[in-house]
Amino acid sequence: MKNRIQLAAVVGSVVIFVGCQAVGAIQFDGTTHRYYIAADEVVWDYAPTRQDLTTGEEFDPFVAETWVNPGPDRIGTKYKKALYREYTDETFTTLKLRAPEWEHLGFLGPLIRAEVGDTIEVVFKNNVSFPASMHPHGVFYNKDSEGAPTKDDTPGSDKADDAVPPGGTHTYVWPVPERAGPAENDQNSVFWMYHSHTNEDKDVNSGLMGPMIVTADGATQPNGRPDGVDREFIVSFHEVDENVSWYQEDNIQAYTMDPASVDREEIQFFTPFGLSNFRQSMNGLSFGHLKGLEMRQGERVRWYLMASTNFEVHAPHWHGNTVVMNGMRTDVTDLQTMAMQVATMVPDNPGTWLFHCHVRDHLIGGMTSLYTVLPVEVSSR
Ligand SMILES: [Cu+2]
Repeated sequence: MKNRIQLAAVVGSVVIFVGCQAVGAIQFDGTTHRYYIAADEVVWDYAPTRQDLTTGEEFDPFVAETWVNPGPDRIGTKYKKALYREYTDETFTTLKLRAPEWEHLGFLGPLIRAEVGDTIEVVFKNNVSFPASMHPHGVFYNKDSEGAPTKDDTPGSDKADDAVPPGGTHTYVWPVPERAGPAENDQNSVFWMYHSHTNEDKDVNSGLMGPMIVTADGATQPNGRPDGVDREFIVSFHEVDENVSWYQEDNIQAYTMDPASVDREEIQFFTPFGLSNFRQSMNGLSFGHLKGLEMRQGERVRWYLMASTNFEVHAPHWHGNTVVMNGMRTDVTDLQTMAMQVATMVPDNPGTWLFHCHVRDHLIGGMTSLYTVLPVEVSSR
């Protein structure tokens, strides 16, 4: 086991640790995973083809008018957003290319991985126009790495993480103790998330959210996957309320045909314009634009599911195959606000299948995708 409390010599009020990094009274002597992640302004498209790729049919006129086509007081499918993006080093000049297996992450931030006993370090640079942070779930953090402003009576040195100003940088340190890893009834990996928590509502709806996977100590393959897992997919059932985005006025000005005609009412959900800015997506992609959910019959596939910050309830449904979650078999699960769940599938049914949210309004608004199971390879003699 890498995660253990190390010998410490106490000299007066000074605690001296030997040979590894000190975090409170707990020691972590595993690998340190360093990530360089910036919040960047990006123009995002929820449905670049403006077609329904899950059905292949024409859009219903109401759907087309509400969520697809730009108009005098409709933004369409393109929005300016703030997204977490990974860079190669501390100069933040070169974006780190996403591996093909993770292109399906869409608008989510880069995948952060660690094993129990490791430490995650994130050098965060804020390239956007509002203060932002990185707040993790599950892993350990001291007050200088929580990424959320609260009245907690901590000194100024513990506040720099709360709201990194535009142009600023902060390094978050997140050790990964046993309690961030699998418990008795978990698989050998656990799913967490990170997101900006400076102005939680506006930051997350602007796009600042990403995934994190922690595997059990010693249970990681050289390719980063948990032992015994052939493929992993991460899907965020993600209702985005663009009405509260930091960029909503920018988006109105840039993408509607007549910005003056836009009804900017306070309770926006109840206006046609407000409804059009509730984007029902999977990883920021609607109407079948989430690509890359491809696997082979008989493989052991791990699905990680999450939801976002609004008043959300989702019902992810896999057609064609079943999963095991929490020791039980199903093909529909439920996700509430900010939920994180893990499911295992061993697909036995080749084909292209629907994977979608069963909540009616989400289904109509485009929270739909396809996944493909390729037939088992038959060796030729
Ligand atoms: Cu839903």
